[in-house]
Amino acid sequence: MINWYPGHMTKAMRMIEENLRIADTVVYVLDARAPLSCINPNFESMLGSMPVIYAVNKAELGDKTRVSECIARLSANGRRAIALSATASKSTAPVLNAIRELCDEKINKALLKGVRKSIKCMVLGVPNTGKSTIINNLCGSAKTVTGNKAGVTRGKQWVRVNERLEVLDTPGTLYPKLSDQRVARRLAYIGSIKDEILDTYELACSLADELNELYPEAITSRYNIEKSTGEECLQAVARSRGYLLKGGSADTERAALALIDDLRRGRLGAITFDRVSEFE
Ligand SMILES: Nc1nc2c(ncn2[C@@H]2O[C@H](COP(=O)(O)OP(=O)(O)OP(=O)(O)O)[C@@H](O)[C@H]2O)c(=O)[nH]1
Ligand SMILES: [Mg+2]
Repeated sequence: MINWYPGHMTKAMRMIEENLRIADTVVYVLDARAPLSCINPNFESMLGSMPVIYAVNKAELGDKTRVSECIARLSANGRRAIALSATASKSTAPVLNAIRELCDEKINKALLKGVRKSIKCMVLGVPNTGKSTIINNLCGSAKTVTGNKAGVTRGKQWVRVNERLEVLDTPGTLYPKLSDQRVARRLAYIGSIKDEILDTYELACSLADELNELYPEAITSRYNIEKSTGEECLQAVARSRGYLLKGGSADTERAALALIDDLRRGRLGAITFDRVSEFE
C-alpha cells in the first residue's frame, strides 16, 4: 500500500482552507502525465464556486492527445484548463490572462466603488507538480524555492507578481488515504510521493506493466529489449544496460531506479497514464 500523509500536510490543508476564504481565484496545478490522478477529492468541497484554473504543467513530458482529452474534461462547469511548461520562460502568460478574465467582474465592481483591487490567487496541487515554478515564472524571478522532489515547499508564502496580483504558494498536499492504488502508483511514478517511503522495485514492476500496456514501444525501443512483464522486464533492462551484480546476475534494483528516472526525465517519450474513461 502506498500512502503518504505527513503532519505538514494536515497543517497545510488547514492553512489552505483558511486562506481560501480570502482568495479570489485558484490555480490548481496538475502534472500532464497524470492530470486526473492529481485531482485531490478533498479540495472539491472546499473550492465551492471559486473560479478555478487548472494548470496542466510539464506538458512537454505528456502525450498531447491524452492531455487534450483531459483538458476538455477539466474545462467543464466554468473552470479553465491550460497546458503549459513552467520551466520555459514566459510560458505562464495564458495563466495570467485566465486569472484576469475570471476576476474581471470583481475588479470592475471594486473600481465602481473607487477601489483598485489586488487579486489574491492561491496556487495548490499535489507535491512536485511545479506550483512554485509557476509562481517564479509569473514573477520572472526566483521568488520561491523549487526542487525536483516531493515536499519542497513546507509553509505558506504570499508573493506579489505585480500591483494587481498576489499569489499564495502552498505546500503540495495529498489526501489522508490513497484508496485508489492505481492513482497512488501514478503519483509515485511522477515524483509526487516521497521516494524514501516507496518500494522502488515493486513500483518499477508496475510501471513496466503499465507502460507496456499503454505505450508498448516506450521500453522496448529505449533499452532495445523484447516486450516482457514486470520482473522479467527489469531483468532485461539490467542486462541491456550492463547492470550486473558480482557473479553476473542482473542488478534489478538498479534497473528499477533507472526506469523510474528515465520516465521522470522524459526519456521514454511523451507519456500520459490517465485516460478520461477511467475517471468517469
Ligand atoms: N520538465 C519540466 N519540469 C518542470 C516543469 N515545471 C516544474 N518542473 C520541475 O519540477 C520540479 C518540481 O517543481 P516545484 O515548482 O518545486 O514543484 P512544487 O509543486 O512547488 O513542489 P512542492 O513544493 O514539493 O509541492 C522542479 O525540479 C522543477 O524544475 C515543467 O514544465 N517541465
Ligand atoms: Mg513548491
